[in-house]
Amino acid sequence: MTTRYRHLIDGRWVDAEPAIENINPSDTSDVIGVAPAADAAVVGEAIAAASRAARGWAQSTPEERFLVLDAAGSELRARKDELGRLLAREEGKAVAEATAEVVRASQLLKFFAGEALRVGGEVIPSVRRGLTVEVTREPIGVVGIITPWNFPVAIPTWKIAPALAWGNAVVFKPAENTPAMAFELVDVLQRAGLPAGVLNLVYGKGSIVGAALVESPEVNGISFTGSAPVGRRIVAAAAAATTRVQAEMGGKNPLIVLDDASLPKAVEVAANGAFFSTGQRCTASSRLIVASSVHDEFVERLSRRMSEMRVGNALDPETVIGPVVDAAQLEQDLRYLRIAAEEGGAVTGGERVERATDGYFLSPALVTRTDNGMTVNREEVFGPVASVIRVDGYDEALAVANDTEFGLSAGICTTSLSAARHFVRHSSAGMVMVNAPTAGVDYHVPFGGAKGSSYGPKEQGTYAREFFTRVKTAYIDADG
Ligand code: UN1
Repeated sequence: MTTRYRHLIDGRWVDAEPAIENINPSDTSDVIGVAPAADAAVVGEAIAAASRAARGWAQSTPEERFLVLDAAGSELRARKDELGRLLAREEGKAVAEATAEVVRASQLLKFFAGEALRVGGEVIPSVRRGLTVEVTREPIGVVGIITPWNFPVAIPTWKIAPALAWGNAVVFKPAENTPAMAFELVDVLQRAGLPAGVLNLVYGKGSIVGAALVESPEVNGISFTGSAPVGRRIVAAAAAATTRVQAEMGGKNPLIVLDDASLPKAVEVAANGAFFSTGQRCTASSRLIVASSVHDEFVERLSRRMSEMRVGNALDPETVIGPVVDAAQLEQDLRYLRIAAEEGGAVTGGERVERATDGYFLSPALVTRTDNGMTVNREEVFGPVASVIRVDGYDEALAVANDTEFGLSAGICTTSLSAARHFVRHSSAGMVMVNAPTAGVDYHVPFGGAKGSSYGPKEQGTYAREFFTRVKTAYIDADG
């Protein structure tokens, strides 16, 4: 059955000419739905609706905001199997991971429901007699939210939930590849009791919808997750418009394996970090930096583990690695593997796999004999591709790990407490993992990177309020 998705503007579902097909990457004959593509005028209507609704929502009580987010979280959890299947069908990650993502979205909604109740401020004695200083937080107003396809419900939730919890109105533009989960999330929130116009959903192309959001003087903040080139353009355009912006972009995340690591554990950490979600995570471990003395055994064990990871239809419960998201991404993955081989790397895996249905199946790939200057170690591939860099010891490993324009997540496998602590302190990434995968993070603590990976305040946890609220400092002389 093909669903026809509609924009949500000012509390009404607005039909428009279908322009974008939502195709199942495990079975390209399965067209899940069709979505419209907004022009600048439609985006303008959504922004105007959000602007009108923002004033009322900013005055809502913490309890009102709590109830909406809490109810939406309960509904997502109750429907996790149904929505997990839809997510797997639409995006292509294995159904167990897709279901876990729906649960994560529900947990995020519950966390930010609680945050709505925990808004506080400070009362500070003035240095001047008779005055009291109050520091409070207010919503920023209208927030434009632009999200990628790889976490089609978790990432929109971790932006929309804090925006709403702290009293903002939203115009949400999801990725073109994943309209179904965007619809489900917005529908659940709307039915949970949001007033009309507080949350608007606009489908369409980044070049049109994204640009209209960034350029609008009525949009007070832009929260973006996606590729580095698009993120840099958005940050520049937002700065020119003096609009607050937060951007989460790519990664080239290192995982160091020292000679004192437990190898079975290191292999598990690497297999999970590099290949789960088909490697399509900005936090994926794409550079495995391995001490020389354990290099060969690590590569042999990881290759064996990779051959056990079943590639197939995302809806098959046996599948560990689902398809790549679409034809363009598959071509990009294969191109990086060709370049890696041309530059002297030895590639195992990375082959097209035939299954009963026509899909974008690619076996996980490991590129050995690489050095950190090679293209595959400099640019984000965003597929089931990891490379191995052989190093002499910890000092070289640290230098190689930090030698990248990115800085999202970094990991180390070691049983040495001093090496682990040193790495936590000296890694140039925003998130550091010890004996744990670089990808797959908690929902209640700050998320975000350093250097070219991230711009602006971090997301998630209580830290998310740095972006979604602004601070007001009031001086009060109560004696009139
Ligand atoms: C995770 O690793 O759990 O787009 C989350 C991404 C990241 C989210 C990763 N922003 O892949």
